[in-house]
Amino acid sequence: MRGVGLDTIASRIRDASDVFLFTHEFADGDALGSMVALTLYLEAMGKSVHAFVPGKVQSVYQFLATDELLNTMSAGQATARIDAADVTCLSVDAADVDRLGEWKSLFLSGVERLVIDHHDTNAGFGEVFAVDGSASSCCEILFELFNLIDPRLIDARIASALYTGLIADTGSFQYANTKALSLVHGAQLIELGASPDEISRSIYESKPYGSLRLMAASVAASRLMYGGQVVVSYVTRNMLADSGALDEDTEGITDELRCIVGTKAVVLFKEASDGSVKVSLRGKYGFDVKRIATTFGGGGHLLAAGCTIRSELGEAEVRILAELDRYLGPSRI
Ligand SMILES: [Mn+2]
Repeated sequence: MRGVGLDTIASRIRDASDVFLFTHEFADGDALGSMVALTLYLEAMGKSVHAFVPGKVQSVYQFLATDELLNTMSAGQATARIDAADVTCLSVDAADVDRLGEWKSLFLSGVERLVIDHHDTNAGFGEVFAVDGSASSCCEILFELFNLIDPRLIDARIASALYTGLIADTGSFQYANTKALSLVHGAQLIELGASPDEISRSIYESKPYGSLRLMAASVAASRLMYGGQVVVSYVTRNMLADSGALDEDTEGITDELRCIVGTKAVVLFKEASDGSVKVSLRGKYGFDVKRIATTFGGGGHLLAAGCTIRSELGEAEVRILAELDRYLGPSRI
């Protein structure tokens, strides 16, 4: 753990009465599970809580009651509240302050700014931060925090939200970040009421048809490079339109491409609606993709990272491949 221990975070939270919660844009299962779990837990502690998720909340996580619990306060109301009262701001799962998107300035205007994260690339923004790069997920850190504050407040809904983040970030306990303790925590969350089959069905078997069509198109467009060590693919605006998928429906494509035998890395280029290119990188067999993402101002983890390149897709590919040449040699065939 870098920064402060969880006991320090716990005491700051105990002292707070108004808490605003923040997370990263394109919020995933860990980010949304953390937001929902914190909202319910802090409410159980008697706090006034509001959660601010940038952009649109992925519909796949609606089973966590994201519609009722998150983004319940408008920007105007939030600014008025933070001007009038001492609000403690807490960011989870965001590796840097820019990832808070349109809520960044609200976070910065809190009387106190706390950060909980598990991204190694997090330099520790906020004045009090706890960053544990060895934790599988923020939800796992939060489970420890909640146990520290008062385990009796962890009900079935909170356990379900935490379990969701845990399986989302570990790929259902498959990835290298899965520790023995992750499984112990998973077991404890099931004992507290999380339902593994319901949660897995909600996340993995409730996809819109368009997202499968998009995945098929992206697999068909993929290329093996560097002697099969790297699989490269694309999600263009045309592919999105043709398949009837939404921007949020690209999750899962990198996981599918990572299944190919012998591949060390997956690179997925996605044309964003603002004209930039989002690059998702996945590694296998310990191949460090974070170093590639950080070269382009991005971040993440050793085996799962990403960056945004402000250029045409073709130019973004040229730049990423030039970087891959450094690690895999010049032969791209
Ligand atoms: Mn996470």
